[in-house]
Amino acid sequence: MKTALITGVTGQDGSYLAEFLLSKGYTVHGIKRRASSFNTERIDHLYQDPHAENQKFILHYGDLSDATNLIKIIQETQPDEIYNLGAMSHVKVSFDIPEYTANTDGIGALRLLDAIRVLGLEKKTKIYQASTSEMYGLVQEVPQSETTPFYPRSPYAVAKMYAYWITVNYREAYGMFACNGILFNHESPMRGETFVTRKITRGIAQMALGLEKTLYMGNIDSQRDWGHAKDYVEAMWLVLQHDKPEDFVIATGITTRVRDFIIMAFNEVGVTLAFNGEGIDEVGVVVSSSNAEFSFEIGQKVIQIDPAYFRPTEVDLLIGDSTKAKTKLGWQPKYTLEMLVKEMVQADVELFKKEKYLKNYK
Ligand code: NDP
Ligand code: GDR
Repeated sequence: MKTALITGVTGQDGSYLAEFLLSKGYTVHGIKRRASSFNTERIDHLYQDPHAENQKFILHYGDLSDATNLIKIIQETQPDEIYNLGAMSHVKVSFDIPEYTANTDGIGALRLLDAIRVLGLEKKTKIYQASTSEMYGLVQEVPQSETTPFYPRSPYAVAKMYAYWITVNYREAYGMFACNGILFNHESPMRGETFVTRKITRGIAQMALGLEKTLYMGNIDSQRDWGHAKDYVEAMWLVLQHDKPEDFVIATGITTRVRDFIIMAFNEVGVTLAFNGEGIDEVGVVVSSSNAEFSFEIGQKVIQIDPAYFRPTEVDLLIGDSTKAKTKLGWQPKYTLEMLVKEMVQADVELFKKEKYLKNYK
């Protein structure tokens, strides 16, 4: 059976991908960072006792900024497939730590590609690079496909452009099976808490249980093509099973404004929301609330705007065309946005019910 190595295994996609590859019989190695407290919450359910025989899921300490460490892990594990998912993945934060972002997200990809080369594994090890729709940035074309020109709008997107092109270059220069998946936004209950969808579903759950009154948002007019992470990790795997190394756009082809995601998510807890006012004075107000279990009041200002969440340069509109992936890989998403929103809101309501119980118990 095959062996895979995943960077970023503790993240949203890393956890779903590890689960997916284990279900296919792979031995999965994951790179996790040393942290001052436990950072493996998303993969704890996959943990296997390191003393047991025939371990299929093995974690290694490492970091994309440390080339020697990466070479050592690749040499030890001799992977058939590497999935480079590790990154400082928050667009807004990349404006605060641009150099760190470039080093991890850009040069980190180079370190992996070069490790494969110096170890002489070019013909054995395939590599998947987690590229992003953020590279399209300032709208050049709608919908965006593999041939749409890039115009990155953040230090994150610029770093990911380096990773994209160095992946293409190593494929062409050294004949490596190196591919980019250009993935549009994908979410899940495992999504990091500060990305917009999760921030919304968490905020709604907290308000529903009376733990908060208001959620402060940034630019609610941007539009994103949101899919489910579970569908997208399958696409990553399909990219590396294709007979030729190529780059693929993975998207749903449907775009939604952040404000409409907010309205949909509130509907899941029985709340009808209306937006009043303009610009930074705009507010989201509860018009009706049909679920007596939850503590919403009519007229409650549940959404307010805080310019602190605006980005110096924004990506206004993303909508992907994944015809190539559908045709050549047979990829087809199973989740709709409605299913995604429902799953995320329900998961966060359950989470905060437990938190509330524990808080009251103390
Ligand atoms: P997450 O932020 O959830 O996970 C990022 C992972 O990278 C975490 O495991 C994190 O570790 C790890 N990491 C961060 N810095 C380093 C470092 N210096 N060395 C090694 N590992 C590091 O991201 P997602 O799972 O959402 O995304 C996975 C990848 O796909 C990322 O590269 C992202 O940029 C890209 N992408 C994501 C999209 C999305 O919509 N989710 C869309 C397109 C691309 P720790 O847990 O310790 O922080
Ligand atoms: P994005 O995701 O920047 O698209 O990058 P994010 O969820 O952070 O933002 C989406 C849009 O929502 C707007 N927004 C807010 N965003 C956040 N985080 N917090 C807010 O309060 C808020 N209010 C409005 C943003 O301005 C933006 O327009 C994600 C990451 O996973 C990247 O790693 C990945 O490459 C891309 O998706 C595809």
